[in-house]
Amino acid sequence: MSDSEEESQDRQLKIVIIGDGACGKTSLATRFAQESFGKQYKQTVGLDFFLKRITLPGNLNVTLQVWDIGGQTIGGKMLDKYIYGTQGVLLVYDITNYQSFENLEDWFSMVKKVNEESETQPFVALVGNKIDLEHMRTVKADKHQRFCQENGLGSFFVSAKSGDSVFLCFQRVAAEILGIKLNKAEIEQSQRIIKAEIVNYPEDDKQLNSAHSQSKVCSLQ
Ligand SMILES: Nc1nc2c(ncn2[C@@H]2O[C@H](COP(=O)(O)OP(=O)(O)O)[C@@H](O)[C@H]2O)c(=O)[nH]1
Ligand SMILES: [Mg+2]
Repeated sequence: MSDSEEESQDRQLKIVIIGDGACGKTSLATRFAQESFGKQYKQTVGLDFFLKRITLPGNLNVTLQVWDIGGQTIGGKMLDKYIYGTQGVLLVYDITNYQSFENLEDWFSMVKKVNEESETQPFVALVGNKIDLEHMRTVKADKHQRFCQENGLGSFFVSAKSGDSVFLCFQRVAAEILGIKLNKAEIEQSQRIIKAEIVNYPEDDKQLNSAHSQSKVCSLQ
């Protein structure tokens, strides 16, 4: 088997999650990563990341390294190392917190600056989190869409709390990075899986035990 064949069977992609404190970055990462693998939490000095393997159309296994920024802020010293060379960036804000949306300009500039000299630019997606709190929304959807259009970003609305569209978001970002088009059926399938999981899990059940994880693996098949 040639190198390129090997590579095409199991790619690793790095995706970093950035945005203001309390917009839900850690919740998103844990919601996504723990749903089928159980706890895969790795803690390193100043950097936390999760590993999760997903399968894209064509039986392509992709391992996503999802980096959670922890407590770092825009001026943080480690931030450029954290962002450098990443293939995907989720720019996350809280739809009920206007400031968290406004600050994305700065986060986005930071991403562009860090990757200025690199040959390839990461795929960046704008992620409006907490859509379970739609009634408290302060960032209008058209503002979100405009930001995406102006900057050529992917666009998602998710809820880390209910799980709504979380898997779909990561799956589509991975597919974009690899240049794979998902068809309608594949998109609907991942949405359906998420919905089934909302029904199965109480909202306040944040600590998933291994039994939960196993049943979630089953629900993905
Ligand atoms: N209602 C709601 N609350 C959320 C959601 N995501 C995160 N939170 C809450 O927002 C707070 C901050 O979340 P956290 O993941 O720690 O944010 P981080 O600082 O960006 O990592 C916590 O109280 C979470 O429970 C969501 O989708 N909906
Ligand atoms: Mg956090």
